[in-house]
Amino acid sequence: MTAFSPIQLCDYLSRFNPGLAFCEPDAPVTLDAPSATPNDPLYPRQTNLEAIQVPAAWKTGQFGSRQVRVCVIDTGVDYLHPDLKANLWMNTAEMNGPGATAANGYRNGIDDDGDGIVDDIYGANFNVDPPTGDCMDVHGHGTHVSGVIGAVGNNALGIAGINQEITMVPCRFMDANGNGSREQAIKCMDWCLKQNVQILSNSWGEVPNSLSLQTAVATVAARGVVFVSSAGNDHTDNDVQPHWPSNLETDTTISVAALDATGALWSGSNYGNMTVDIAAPGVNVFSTYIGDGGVYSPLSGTSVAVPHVTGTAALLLSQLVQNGYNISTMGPNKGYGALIKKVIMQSVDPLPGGQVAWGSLNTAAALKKIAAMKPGTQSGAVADSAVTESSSAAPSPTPDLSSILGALATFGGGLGGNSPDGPARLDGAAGASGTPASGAGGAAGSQARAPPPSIAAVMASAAQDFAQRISGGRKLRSAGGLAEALREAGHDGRALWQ
Ligand SMILES: [Ca+2]
Ligand SMILES: [Ca+2]
Ligand SMILES: [Ca+2]
Repeated sequence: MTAFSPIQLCDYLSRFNPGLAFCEPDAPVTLDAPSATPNDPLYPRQTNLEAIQVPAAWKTGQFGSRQVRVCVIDTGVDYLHPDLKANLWMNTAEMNGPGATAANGYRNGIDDDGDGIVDDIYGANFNVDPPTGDCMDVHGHGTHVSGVIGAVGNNALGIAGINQEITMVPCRFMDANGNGSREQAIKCMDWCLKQNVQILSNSWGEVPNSLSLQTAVATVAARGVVFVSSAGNDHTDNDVQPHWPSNLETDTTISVAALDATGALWSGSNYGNMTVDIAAPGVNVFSTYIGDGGVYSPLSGTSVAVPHVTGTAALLLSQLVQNGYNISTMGPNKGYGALIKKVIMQSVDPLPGGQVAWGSLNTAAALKKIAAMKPGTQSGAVADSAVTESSSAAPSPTPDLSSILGALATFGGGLGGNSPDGPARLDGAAGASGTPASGAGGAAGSQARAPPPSIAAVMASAAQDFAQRISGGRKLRSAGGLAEALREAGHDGRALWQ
Protein backbone atom coordinates (compact mmCIF):
# COMPACT_ATOMS: atom_id res chain seq x y z
CA MET A 1 0.00 0.00 0.00
CA THR A 2 1.26 3.41 -0.91
CA ALA A 3 1.41 5.90 1.89
CA PHE A 4 -0.77 8.98 1.51
CA SER A 5 0.90 12.33 1.37
CA PRO A 6 -0.58 14.78 3.89
CA ILE A 7 -2.50 16.52 1.13
CA GLN A 8 -3.87 13.26 -0.25
CA LEU A 9 -4.89 12.26 3.23
CA CYS A 10 -6.79 15.53 3.65
CA ASP A 11 -8.54 14.99 0.36
CA TYR A 12 -9.45 11.46 1.36
CA LEU A 13 -10.80 12.47 4.75
CA SER A 14 -12.75 15.38 3.27
CA ARG A 15 -14.53 13.06 0.88
CA PHE A 16 -16.05 11.12 3.74
CA ASN A 17 -16.37 14.04 6.14
CA PRO A 18 -17.86 16.98 4.27
CA GLY A 19 -18.03 18.95 7.48
CA LEU A 20 -14.36 18.58 8.20
CA ALA A 21 -13.13 21.96 9.38
CA PHE A 22 -9.43 21.34 8.97
CA CYS A 23 -6.89 18.67 8.66
CA GLU A 24 -3.21 18.52 9.28
CA PRO A 25 -0.42 16.05 8.82
CA ASP A 26 0.20 13.64 11.62
CA ALA A 27 3.38 14.04 13.66
CA PRO A 28 5.15 11.79 16.07
CA VAL A 29 4.15 12.32 19.71
CA THR A 30 7.07 12.59 22.09
CA LEU A 31 6.76 11.94 25.78
CA ASP A 32 9.06 13.13 28.53
CA ALA A 33 10.05 9.54 28.95
CA PRO A 34 12.99 8.94 31.24
CA SER A 35 16.28 8.15 29.63
CA ALA A 36 19.66 6.79 30.66
CA THR A 37 21.19 9.78 28.94
CA PRO A 38 18.70 12.54 29.69
CA ASN A 39 18.39 15.52 27.35
CA ASP A 40 18.30 18.09 30.15
CA PRO A 41 20.70 20.83 29.01
CA LEU A 42 22.38 21.27 32.42
CA TYR A 43 22.87 17.55 32.94
CA PRO A 44 26.58 17.77 31.98
CA ARG A 45 27.07 19.93 35.09
CA GLN A 46 25.69 17.20 37.34
CA THR A 47 29.00 15.47 37.98
CA ASN A 48 27.58 14.60 41.40
CA LEU A 49 25.38 11.99 39.72
CA GLU A 50 28.29 10.30 37.99
CA ALA A 51 30.16 10.29 41.32
CA ILE A 52 27.53 8.01 42.88
CA GLN A 53 26.94 5.95 39.73
CA VAL A 54 23.44 7.21 38.96
CA PRO A 55 23.87 6.91 35.16
CA ALA A 56 24.81 3.24 35.64
CA ALA A 57 21.69 2.77 37.76
CA TRP A 58 19.54 4.36 35.05
CA LYS A 59 21.04 2.02 32.46
CA THR A 60 19.19 -0.82 34.19
CA GLY A 61 15.95 0.90 33.18
CA GLN A 62 15.11 2.16 36.66
CA PHE A 63 14.32 5.89 36.67
CA GLY A 64 12.05 6.23 39.68
CA SER A 65 8.33 5.92 40.26
CA ARG A 66 5.43 8.19 41.09
CA GLN A 67 4.41 5.59 43.67
CA VAL A 68 7.38 6.48 45.86
CA ARG A 69 6.67 9.42 48.16
CA VAL A 70 9.41 11.44 49.79
CA CYS A 71 8.74 14.16 52.34
CA VAL A 72 11.23 17.02 52.14
CA ILE A 73 11.26 18.60 55.60
CA ASP A 74 12.90 21.93 54.90
CA THR A 75 12.16 25.51 53.83
CA GLY A 76 9.37 24.42 51.50
CA VAL A 77 9.58 23.90 47.75
CA ASP A 78 8.97 26.21 44.82
CA TYR A 79 5.99 24.25 43.61
CA LEU A 80 5.83 26.36 40.48
CA HIS A 81 9.36 25.48 39.36
CA PRO A 82 8.95 24.07 35.83
CA ASP A 83 11.57 21.39 36.46
CA LEU A 84 9.94 20.15 39.69
CA LYS A 85 6.21 20.63 39.25
CA ALA A 86 5.44 17.33 37.53
CA ASN A 87 7.17 15.38 40.30
CA LEU A 88 5.45 17.12 43.22
CA TRP A 89 2.64 15.68 45.24
CA MET A 90 -0.83 17.16 44.83
CA ASN A 91 -3.43 16.43 47.43
CA THR A 92 -6.37 15.02 45.49
CA ALA A 93 -8.59 14.91 48.60
CA GLU A 94 -8.25 18.68 48.98
CA MET A 95 -8.50 19.27 45.24
CA ASN A 96 -11.82 17.41 45.12
CA GLY A 97 -13.32 19.28 48.07
CA PRO A 98 -16.67 21.08 47.58
CA GLY A 99 -16.16 24.35 45.77
CA ALA A 100 -12.48 23.68 45.10
CA THR A 101 -11.69 24.59 41.51
CA ALA A 102 -8.66 25.35 39.41
CA ALA A 103 -9.82 28.95 39.37
CA ASN A 104 -9.51 29.32 43.15
CA GLY A 105 -6.38 27.22 43.29
CA TYR A 106 -8.42 24.37 44.82
CA ARG A 107 -8.60 26.38 48.04
CA ASN A 108 -12.06 26.13 49.58
CA GLY A 109 -11.08 26.98 53.14
CA ILE A 110 -11.91 23.47 54.37
CA ASP A 111 -9.61 20.72 55.65
CA ASP A 112 -11.16 18.19 53.29
CA ASP A 113 -8.89 15.27 54.18
CA GLY A 114 -8.93 15.92 57.92
CA ASP A 115 -5.14 15.96 58.31
CA GLY A 116 -5.28 19.16 60.34
CA ILE A 117 -4.21 21.52 57.56
CA VAL A 118 -6.68 23.55 55.55
CA ASP A 119 -6.06 23.42 51.81
CA ASP A 120 -2.72 21.64 51.87
CA ILE A 121 -2.71 21.28 48.11
CA TYR A 122 1.04 21.01 47.50
CA GLY A 123 2.34 20.58 51.04
CA ALA A 124 2.17 22.05 54.54
CA ASN A 125 3.84 24.86 56.46
CA PHE A 126 4.44 24.37 60.18
CA ASN A 127 6.71 27.39 60.46
CA VAL A 128 3.64 29.51 61.18
CA ASP A 129 1.03 29.17 63.88
CA PRO A 130 -1.53 27.98 63.03
CA PRO A 131 0.05 25.92 60.27
CA THR A 132 -1.10 26.50 56.71
CA GLY A 133 -1.06 24.81 53.33
CA ASP A 134 1.40 27.35 51.91
CA CYS A 135 4.67 25.49 51.50
CA MET A 136 6.17 27.91 48.97
CA ASP A 137 9.95 28.14 49.44
CA VAL A 138 11.16 31.69 49.90
CA HIS A 139 14.66 30.62 50.96
CA GLY A 140 15.89 28.30 48.20
CA HIS A 141 17.30 25.47 50.32
CA GLY A 142 14.32 23.12 50.11
CA THR A 143 13.98 23.68 46.38
CA HIS A 144 17.65 22.77 45.92
CA VAL A 145 17.33 19.58 47.95
CA SER A 146 14.22 18.61 45.99
CA GLY A 147 15.94 18.99 42.63
CA VAL A 148 18.69 16.56 43.59
CA ILE A 149 16.12 13.99 44.67
CA GLY A 150 13.69 14.39 41.83
CA ALA A 151 13.92 17.16 39.24
CA VAL A 152 11.99 16.02 36.18
CA GLY A 153 14.35 14.12 33.92
CA ASN A 154 14.61 14.10 30.13
CA ASN A 155 12.21 17.01 29.68
CA ALA A 156 14.78 19.10 27.78
CA LEU A 157 14.89 21.49 30.70
CA GLY A 158 17.46 22.20 33.38
CA ILE A 159 18.67 19.18 35.29
CA ALA A 160 17.63 15.60 36.01
CA GLY A 161 16.95 14.34 39.51
CA ILE A 162 18.30 11.01 40.74
CA ASN A 163 14.66 10.02 40.31
CA GLN A 164 13.46 11.29 36.95
CA GLU A 165 9.98 10.42 38.18
CA ILE A 166 8.90 10.54 41.81
CA THR A 167 6.35 12.11 44.16
CA MET A 168 7.88 14.72 46.46
CA VAL A 169 5.83 16.04 49.39
CA PRO A 170 7.11 19.33 50.80
CA CYS A 171 6.78 20.12 54.50
CA ARG A 172 8.05 23.53 55.43
CA PHE A 173 9.20 24.28 58.97
CA MET A 174 11.77 26.97 58.31
CA ASP A 175 11.32 30.60 57.42
CA ALA A 176 12.94 32.77 54.76
CA ASN A 177 16.13 32.94 56.84
CA GLY A 178 16.33 29.20 57.41
CA ASN A 179 15.05 29.36 60.98
CA GLY A 180 12.77 26.74 62.41
CA SER A 181 12.40 24.78 65.60
CA ARG A 182 12.53 21.21 66.71
CA GLU A 183 8.85 21.30 67.59
CA GLN A 184 7.97 22.44 64.07
CA ALA A 185 10.16 19.72 62.58
CA ILE A 186 8.41 17.06 64.66
CA LYS A 187 5.05 18.37 63.49
CA CYS A 188 6.29 17.99 59.92
CA MET A 189 7.29 14.39 60.61
CA ASP A 190 3.82 13.72 61.95
CA TRP A 191 2.10 15.31 58.95
CA CYS A 192 4.40 13.55 56.51
CA LEU A 193 3.55 10.14 57.99
CA LYS A 194 -0.12 10.93 57.44
CA GLN A 195 0.62 11.30 53.72
CA ASN A 196 1.98 7.75 53.50
CA VAL A 197 5.51 8.76 52.59
CA GLN A 198 8.25 6.15 52.62
CA ILE A 199 11.20 8.47 53.17
CA LEU A 200 11.84 11.66 55.18
CA SER A 201 14.66 13.91 53.94
CA ASN A 202 16.11 16.14 56.67
CA SER A 203 18.84 18.60 55.69
CA TRP A 204 18.97 20.39 59.03
CA GLY A 205 20.25 19.88 62.51
CA GLU A 206 21.82 21.29 65.63
CA VAL A 207 18.57 21.01 67.50
CA PRO A 208 18.64 20.05 71.16
CA ASN A 209 17.98 16.42 71.69
CA SER A 210 14.96 15.46 73.74
CA LEU A 211 12.65 12.60 74.41
CA SER A 212 10.15 14.16 72.05
CA LEU A 213 12.66 14.17 69.19
CA GLN A 214 13.82 10.64 69.97
CA THR A 215 10.26 9.42 70.19
CA ALA A 216 9.36 11.09 66.92
CA VAL A 217 12.27 9.50 65.08
CA ALA A 218 11.61 6.14 66.74
CA THR A 219 8.01 6.40 65.56
CA VAL A 220 9.19 7.03 62.02
CA ALA A 221 11.43 3.96 62.27
CA ALA A 222 8.63 1.84 63.71
CA ARG A 223 6.65 2.59 60.55
CA GLY A 224 9.53 1.38 58.40
CA VAL A 225 10.07 4.87 57.03
CA VAL A 226 13.60 5.90 56.05
CA PHE A 227 14.91 8.94 57.94
CA VAL A 228 17.88 10.58 56.22
CA SER A 229 19.59 13.49 57.96
CA SER A 230 22.67 15.68 57.66
CA ALA A 231 25.74 15.21 59.84
CA GLY A 232 26.48 18.94 60.16
CA ASN A 233 28.98 21.44 58.76
CA ASP A 234 31.29 22.21 61.68
CA HIS A 235 34.03 19.73 60.81
CA THR A 236 33.64 18.14 64.21
CA ASP A 237 33.49 14.53 65.30
CA ASN A 238 29.89 13.55 65.98
CA ASP A 239 31.14 10.58 68.03
CA VAL A 240 32.55 13.09 70.50
CA GLN A 241 30.22 16.04 70.11
CA PRO A 242 26.73 14.76 69.27
CA HIS A 243 24.75 16.33 66.45
CA TRP A 244 20.97 15.95 66.50
CA PRO A 245 18.88 14.53 65.02
CA SER A 246 21.54 12.80 62.87
CA ASN A 247 23.04 11.00 65.88
CA LEU A 248 19.75 9.29 66.67
CA GLU A 249 20.24 5.68 65.69
CA THR A 250 17.56 3.29 64.54
CA ASP A 251 17.44 0.65 61.83
CA THR A 252 16.00 3.17 59.35
CA THR A 253 17.94 6.36 60.20
CA ILE A 254 20.88 7.37 57.99
CA SER A 255 23.35 10.12 58.92
CA VAL A 256 25.15 11.68 55.94
CA ALA A 257 28.52 13.44 55.62
CA ALA A 258 29.60 15.44 52.57
CA LEU A 259 32.27 14.62 49.99
CA ASP A 260 34.15 17.10 47.84
CA ALA A 261 34.59 16.81 44.07
CA THR A 262 37.58 14.47 44.48
CA GLY A 263 35.56 11.99 46.51
CA ALA A 264 37.32 12.85 49.79
CA LEU A 265 35.49 14.05 52.87
CA TRP A 266 34.67 17.75 52.44
CA SER A 267 36.76 19.92 54.75
CA GLY A 268 33.67 21.41 56.36
CA SER A 269 31.78 18.19 56.92
CA ASN A 270 31.20 16.62 60.31
CA TYR A 271 32.32 13.02 60.57
CA GLY A 272 32.12 10.12 62.99
CA ASN A 273 33.23 6.53 62.73
CA MET A 274 30.31 5.43 64.89
CA THR A 275 27.65 8.08 64.41
CA VAL A 276 27.87 9.07 60.72
CA ASP A 277 26.76 6.29 58.39
CA ILE A 278 27.71 7.33 54.90
CA ALA A 279 29.15 10.12 52.74
CA ALA A 280 27.77 11.59 49.51
CA PRO A 281 28.60 14.52 47.20
CA GLY A 282 28.16 17.87 48.89
CA VAL A 283 30.29 20.52 47.19
CA ASN A 284 29.09 22.74 44.34
CA VAL A 285 26.16 20.50 43.60
CA PHE A 286 24.02 21.99 40.88
CA SER A 287 20.25 21.92 41.38
CA THR A 288 16.96 23.80 41.18
CA TYR A 289 16.61 27.06 43.10
CA ILE A 290 14.05 29.78 43.69
CA GLY A 291 13.58 32.61 41.23
CA ASP A 292 11.32 33.66 38.42
CA GLY A 293 10.79 31.16 35.65
CA GLY A 294 12.87 28.31 37.03
CA VAL A 295 16.34 29.01 38.40
CA TYR A 296 19.33 26.73 39.11
CA SER A 297 22.25 27.17 41.49
CA PRO A 298 25.19 25.33 43.03
CA LEU A 299 25.17 24.77 46.80
CA SER A 300 27.45 22.99 49.26
CA GLY A 301 27.14 21.32 52.63
CA THR A 302 25.98 18.12 54.27
CA SER A 303 22.47 19.39 53.49
CA VAL A 304 23.27 18.83 49.86
CA ALA A 305 24.71 15.36 50.53
CA VAL A 306 21.47 14.21 52.17
CA PRO A 307 19.26 14.23 49.04
CA HIS A 308 21.74 11.94 47.26
CA VAL A 309 21.00 9.28 49.87
CA THR A 310 17.30 10.16 49.92
CA GLY A 311 17.16 9.93 46.13
CA THR A 312 18.96 6.61 46.13
CA ALA A 313 16.58 5.22 48.75
CA ALA A 314 13.67 6.35 46.57
CA LEU A 315 15.18 4.70 43.48
CA LEU A 316 15.54 1.45 45.43
CA LEU A 317 11.92 1.62 46.54
CA SER A 318 10.89 2.17 42.92
CA GLN A 319 12.66 -1.05 42.07
CA LEU A 320 10.77 -2.82 44.86
CA VAL A 321 7.51 -1.48 43.41
CA GLN A 322 8.51 -2.80 40.00
CA ASN A 323 9.34 -6.16 41.58
CA GLY A 324 5.85 -6.41 43.05
CA TYR A 325 6.27 -5.10 46.59
CA ASN A 326 3.61 -3.09 48.38
CA ILE A 327 5.69 -0.27 49.83
CA SER A 328 2.87 1.50 51.67
CA THR A 329 3.72 2.37 55.26
CA MET A 330 0.09 2.66 56.28
CA GLY A 331 -1.08 0.16 58.88
CA PRO A 332 -0.98 -2.77 58.98
CA ASN A 333 1.88 -2.54 56.52
CA LYS A 334 5.37 -1.78 57.66
CA GLY A 335 7.67 -0.06 55.21
CA TYR A 336 10.98 -1.30 53.92
CA GLY A 337 13.16 1.29 55.62
CA ALA A 338 15.38 -1.22 57.41
CA LEU A 339 15.98 -3.15 54.20
CA ILE A 340 16.74 0.02 52.26
CA LYS A 341 19.25 1.21 54.86
CA LYS A 342 20.92 -2.16 54.95
CA VAL A 343 21.23 -2.37 51.17
CA ILE A 344 22.68 1.13 50.86
CA MET A 345 25.23 0.51 53.62
CA GLN A 346 26.31 -2.81 52.16
CA SER A 347 26.88 -1.23 48.73
CA VAL A 348 29.23 1.62 49.62
CA ASP A 349 32.62 2.32 48.12
CA PRO A 350 35.39 2.49 50.70
CA LEU A 351 36.17 5.90 52.20
CA PRO A 352 39.65 5.66 53.71
CA GLY A 353 40.29 7.10 57.13
CA GLY A 354 37.37 5.73 59.07
CA GLN A 355 35.56 9.07 58.92
CA VAL A 356 32.17 7.42 58.53
CA ALA A 357 30.88 4.03 59.60
CA TRP A 358 30.39 2.55 56.14
CA GLY A 359 31.78 4.50 53.18
CA SER A 360 30.74 6.49 50.12
CA LEU A 361 27.36 6.14 48.46
CA ASN A 362 27.14 3.96 45.33
CA THR A 363 23.64 4.08 43.87
CA ALA A 364 24.18 1.55 41.09
CA ALA A 365 25.69 -1.03 43.45
CA ALA A 366 22.76 -0.65 45.84
CA LEU A 367 20.21 -1.00 43.04
CA LYS A 368 21.96 -4.10 41.74
CA LYS A 369 21.62 -5.79 45.13
CA ILE A 370 17.84 -5.68 45.04
CA ALA A 371 17.27 -5.88 41.28
CA ALA A 372 16.06 -9.47 41.44
CA MET A 373 14.48 -9.41 44.89
CA LYS A 374 10.88 -10.60 44.94
CA PRO A 375 8.25 -10.47 47.67
CA GLY A 376 8.29 -13.52 49.91
CA THR A 377 11.79 -14.53 48.95
CA GLN A 378 14.91 -14.22 51.01
CA SER A 379 17.12 -11.32 50.03
CA GLY A 380 20.08 -13.39 48.91
CA ALA A 381 22.32 -10.49 47.99
CA VAL A 382 21.73 -8.70 51.27
CA ALA A 383 23.70 -10.00 54.21
CA ASP A 384 21.64 -10.04 57.36
CA SER A 385 24.53 -9.75 59.77
CA ALA A 386 26.47 -6.93 58.21
CA VAL A 387 24.48 -4.15 59.83
CA THR A 388 24.43 -3.76 63.57
CA GLU A 389 20.75 -3.05 63.70
CA SER A 390 18.27 -5.86 63.75
CA SER A 391 16.30 -6.70 60.67
CA SER A 392 12.68 -5.67 60.61
CA ALA A 393 10.68 -7.29 63.32
CA ALA A 394 7.12 -8.39 62.89
CA PRO A 395 4.72 -5.49 62.39
CA SER A 396 4.01 -3.84 65.69
CA PRO A 397 1.30 -1.37 66.63
CA THR A 398 2.30 2.00 65.31
CA PRO A 399 2.40 4.75 67.89
CA ASP A 400 0.51 7.86 66.96
CA LEU A 401 2.90 10.77 66.81
CA SER A 402 0.14 13.32 67.18
CA SER A 403 -0.79 11.87 70.56
CA ILE A 404 2.81 12.28 71.66
CA LEU A 405 2.73 15.88 70.55
CA GLY A 406 -0.54 16.34 72.36
CA ALA A 407 0.90 14.97 75.58
CA LEU A 408 3.97 17.13 75.30
CA ALA A 409 1.94 20.20 74.53
CA THR A 410 0.50 19.95 78.01
CA PHE A 411 3.90 21.00 79.28
CA GLY A 412 3.04 24.42 78.01
CA GLY A 413 5.30 26.43 75.76
CA GLY A 414 7.89 24.48 73.87
CA LEU A 415 7.84 20.79 73.30
CA GLY A 416 10.89 19.85 75.33
CA GLY A 417 10.96 16.55 77.05
CA ASN A 418 14.15 17.33 78.89
CA SER A 419 15.38 20.40 77.15
CA PRO A 420 13.71 23.54 75.84
CA ASP A 421 12.75 23.77 72.22
CA GLY A 422 15.37 25.52 70.19
CA PRO A 423 16.15 26.64 66.70
CA ALA A 424 16.97 24.17 63.99
CA ARG A 425 19.73 25.04 61.60
CA LEU A 426 20.16 24.26 57.96
CA ASP A 427 23.12 22.00 57.41
CA GLY A 428 24.43 23.79 54.42
CA ALA A 429 23.31 26.76 52.43
CA ALA A 430 26.72 27.72 51.23
CA GLY A 431 27.26 29.22 47.82
CA ALA A 432 29.52 28.13 45.03
CA SER A 433 32.66 28.64 47.07
CA GLY A 434 31.84 25.64 49.17
CA THR A 435 32.39 27.41 52.44
CA PRO A 436 30.17 26.19 55.22
CA ALA A 437 27.15 28.26 56.06
CA SER A 438 27.27 30.01 59.35
CA GLY A 439 23.58 29.30 59.69
CA ALA A 440 21.15 30.62 62.17
CA GLY A 441 20.60 29.40 65.62
CA GLY A 442 23.25 27.78 67.73
CA ALA A 443 22.15 29.51 70.89
CA ALA A 444 20.28 27.56 73.45
CA GLY A 445 16.73 28.55 74.19
CA SER A 446 15.48 29.61 77.54
CA GLN A 447 16.39 27.83 80.72
CA ALA A 448 15.40 24.19 80.83
CA ARG A 449 12.16 23.59 82.62
CA ALA A 450 11.67 20.34 84.40
CA PRO A 451 8.60 18.69 82.93
CA PRO A 452 6.01 17.22 85.23
CA PRO A 453 7.56 13.94 86.39
CA SER A 454 4.55 11.83 85.58
CA ILE A 455 4.46 12.74 81.90
CA ALA A 456 8.23 12.61 81.68
CA ALA A 457 8.13 9.11 83.12
CA VAL A 458 5.53 8.07 80.61
CA MET A 459 7.59 9.54 77.80
CA ALA A 460 10.77 7.86 78.97
CA SER A 461 9.00 4.57 79.22
CA ALA A 462 7.49 4.95 75.75
CA ALA A 463 10.81 5.91 74.23
CA GLN A 464 12.57 3.03 75.96
CA ASP A 465 9.93 0.74 74.58
CA PHE A 466 10.47 2.05 71.05
CA ALA A 467 14.21 1.72 71.46
CA GLN A 468 13.84 -1.83 72.65
CA ARG A 469 11.46 -2.69 69.84
CA ILE A 470 13.65 -1.16 67.19
CA SER A 471 16.85 -2.70 68.46
CA GLY A 472 15.19 -6.09 68.66
CA GLY A 473 16.81 -6.48 72.03
CA ARG A 474 20.26 -6.05 70.60
CA LYS A 475 22.56 -3.26 71.55
CA LEU A 476 22.46 -0.40 69.12
CA ARG A 477 25.65 1.19 67.92
CA SER A 478 27.27 2.79 70.91
CA ALA A 479 27.83 6.55 70.82
CA GLY A 480 24.77 8.33 69.54
CA GLY A 481 22.65 5.21 69.69
CA LEU A 482 19.10 5.74 70.73
CA ALA A 483 19.51 3.74 73.89
CA GLU A 484 22.56 5.74 74.82
CA ALA A 485 20.84 8.99 73.99
CA LEU A 486 17.97 8.03 76.22
CA ARG A 487 20.33 7.32 79.07
CA GLU A 488 22.11 10.63 78.54
CA ALA A 489 18.87 12.50 78.20
CA GLY A 490 17.70 11.06 81.46
CA HIS A 491 20.90 12.23 83.01
CA ASP A 492 21.04 15.79 81.74
CA GLY A 493 19.10 16.95 78.70
CA ARG A 494 21.00 20.18 78.43
CA ALA A 495 24.30 18.39 78.06
CA LEU A 496 23.12 17.24 74.69
CA TRP A 497 22.73 20.77 73.40
CA GLN A 498 25.53 21.84 71.11
CA1 LIG B 1 -5.96 18.99 54.77
CA1 LIG C 1 -9.72 22.26 51.11
CA1 LIG D 1 14.81 18.51 33.77
